[in-house]
Amino acid sequence: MSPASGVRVFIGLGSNLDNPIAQLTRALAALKRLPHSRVRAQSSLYRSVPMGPADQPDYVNAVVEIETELEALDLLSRLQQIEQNQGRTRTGLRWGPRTLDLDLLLYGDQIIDLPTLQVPHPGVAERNFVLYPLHEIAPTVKVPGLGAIGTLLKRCPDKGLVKLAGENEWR
Ligand code: A4P
Ligand code: MG
Repeated sequence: MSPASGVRVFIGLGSNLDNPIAQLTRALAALKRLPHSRVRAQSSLYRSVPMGPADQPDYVNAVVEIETELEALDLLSRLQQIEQNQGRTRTGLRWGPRTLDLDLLLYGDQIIDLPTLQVPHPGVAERNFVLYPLHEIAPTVKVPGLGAIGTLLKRCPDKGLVKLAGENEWR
């Protein structure tokens, strides 16, 4: 892929089962193998308290930036394939525990509203485990329809969020 020819995309990673840090490390390796794409940046790892049912383990979250020539729906299905490869089972419980969740947070400056894909990912503005790692790697990015990341961050308390390790520790 030639430099700067693709769309700037941010992917949210989350896990709270079966060694979350290993899950995110393995997912990063899979993202690096996506065709027509290149990983541009990765945030630190963050530990976060569960949003949703409280009787589940804490999560580890991170955000990865890729540049890609893949269409958004193609990318989504590839992300879901990576989730499947890492033992993701869908229990039907909303916001229940999972080995790996990959959310398509931003796809360039596009707003997408399809039955199977909403971008920006719903809830981005209220989720500290998305906003803080996103801001770490993209401090000036704009969230389409919502505004500058810095402004969103200021409105979102970092309660329950702990930065775990430097980015080098999950390469
Ligand atoms: N979908 C629509 N838009 C998107 C998008 N932008 N990216 C659809 C990814 N998927 C998108 O997702 C359900 C459907 O969403 C998919 O089939 C896709 O077509 P899913 O991964 O099967 O189910 P889910 O993740 O359980 O549902 P949901 O509502 O997307 O949950 P979230 O929003 O992903 O939240 N607490 C902490 N601390 N950290 C977390 O990471 N994550 C969740 C899950 C709950 N609590 C958490 C965390
Ligand atoms: Mg999800």
